[in-house]
Amino acid sequence: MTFDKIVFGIALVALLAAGAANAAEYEVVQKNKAFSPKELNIKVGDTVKFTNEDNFFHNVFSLSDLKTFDLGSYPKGEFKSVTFDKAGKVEVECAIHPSMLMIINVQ
Ligand SMILES: [Cu+2]
Repeated sequence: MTFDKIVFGIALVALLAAGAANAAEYEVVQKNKAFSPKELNIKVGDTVKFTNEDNFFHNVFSLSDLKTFDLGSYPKGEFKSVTFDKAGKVEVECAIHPSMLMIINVQ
């Protein structure tokens, strides 16, 4: 391996590490049959963790063009995460409680 290749390799690893370090994790809770916060601004690559804090099951899903997912239904204390890899607006809902809605703005 030449010196140039080694330097390139180190630079690439540093760049990847920096990218991973910049990705943030946010938490959205489901409490009193509502998402909190109701609106969240994040960056591309960030992860959102959805935690159920109610004494009954909640579901988490989105039919948004940007990111379609269904995390299923789960009880109090459990959470599931989604990583958002494209910029845009995502509406998040609960299939059990139709009044529950929140917006995630991915920038
Ligand atoms: Cu619910």
